[in-house]
Amino acid sequence: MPRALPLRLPRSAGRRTNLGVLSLLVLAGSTGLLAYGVGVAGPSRWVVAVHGAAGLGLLLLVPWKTVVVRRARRLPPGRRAPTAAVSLGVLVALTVLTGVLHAAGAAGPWSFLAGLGALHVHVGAAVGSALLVVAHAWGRRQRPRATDLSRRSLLQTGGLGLGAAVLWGATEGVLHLTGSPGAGRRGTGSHERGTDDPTAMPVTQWFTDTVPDQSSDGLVIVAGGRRLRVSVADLDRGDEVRAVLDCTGGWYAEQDWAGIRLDRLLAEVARDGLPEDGSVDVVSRTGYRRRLPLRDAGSLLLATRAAGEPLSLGHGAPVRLVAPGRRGFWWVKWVRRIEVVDASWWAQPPFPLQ
Ligand code: HEM
Ligand SMILES: Nc1nc2c(c(=O)[nH]1)N[C@H]1C(S)=C(S)[C@@H](COP(=O)(O)O)O[C@H]1N2
Ligand SMILES: [Mo]
Repeated sequence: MPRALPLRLPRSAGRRTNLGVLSLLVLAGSTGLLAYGVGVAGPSRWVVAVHGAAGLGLLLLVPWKTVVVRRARRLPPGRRAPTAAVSLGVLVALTVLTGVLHAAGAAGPWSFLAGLGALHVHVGAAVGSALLVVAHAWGRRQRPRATDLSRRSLLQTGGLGLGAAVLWGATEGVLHLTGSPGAGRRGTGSHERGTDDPTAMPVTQWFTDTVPDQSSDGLVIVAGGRRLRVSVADLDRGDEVRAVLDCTGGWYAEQDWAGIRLDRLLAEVARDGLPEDGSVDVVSRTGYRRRLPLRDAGSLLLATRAAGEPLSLGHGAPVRLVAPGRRGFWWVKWVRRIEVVDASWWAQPPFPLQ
């Protein structure tokens, strides 16, 4: 029988390689989603670092996986990897490439898909990969084996983890040494755009929402058994907060936001007091909405201004929510209605649907 495999490729590739790839994919996918849920730069730095290491760690397994793939290609046509397996490989490669491009804030020849666009491709390709991974792994299910906990496999797992961490550290090192824009990104992986200059800040919709054609003049508050219409002028109370708007699209901006604190506004409206454990629904004119815990109201601001100027329509005029420490998708723009409810804040889709 002819030897099709070049000798320099590892020969021990197989089940453990596949399990390694799968584990890294699951770890990368879950930390990626988790990173979108954490807005505070400190904790998210860890989540994002593990994410990067897991994603980059896949590259370490490429030589072994190559053997597995070559072996499968020598099977008779009927038993060969279907198109889905090939698409999966391509999508994972695209996910890793766009992840790195985003992290580097790549410019120049890459600018057509660099920066912000790269991250959208990244998440799209990752979601596509996740679906294909389930299909791919389902038909190849593995029972745990006693040797999975052997000294040898624990050492291999540890080696992979260490290698992934070193690769991530080396990537960070290169970004810093080359003075790449990636060196200055936030713990969440976002790049700075338009701090103290709201006009330079991107106008971003989550998914399918669109900027309304014109501004409105007020909003409705429902709290403590009362329903009150409030005009925009009444919201300009001079409460201020400096906070970072950090979009999951991969950019952030820090601004001085001004308006009225939500707890103050609600206290003025609610006659029968507010529920201890309630939530508050913040609803846009466009139907976009988020529900937040009422106990956070003291740190939330209804902003009519950024950097001293009235909000532009794109950035949520006449009034938007400012939610320090939360990712951008919580910062509801064009607020039309605020309602205190008994329901739990987590009783909603984790991400907006609009
Ligand atoms: C198959 C799943 C995934 C893989 C293999 C993967 C892989 C990667 C890689 C290799 C990087 C570059 C890390 C670096 O250079 O430091 C990265 C960055 C990133 N990924 Fe993923 N990813 C996956 C899924 C996701 C998902 C589902 C999300 C979000 C919903 C996500 C969000 C991000 C973000 C925000 C960054 C930038 C982090 C930074 O700048 O360090 N990823 N990813
Ligand atoms: N009504 C509404 N509010 C919204 C969104 C949206 O699509 N619709 N997008 C959110 C997202 S994802 C972000 S990052 C910020 C962006 O704010 P900006 O457009 O002022 O930069 O608004 C948030 N508020
Ligand atoms: Mo966003």
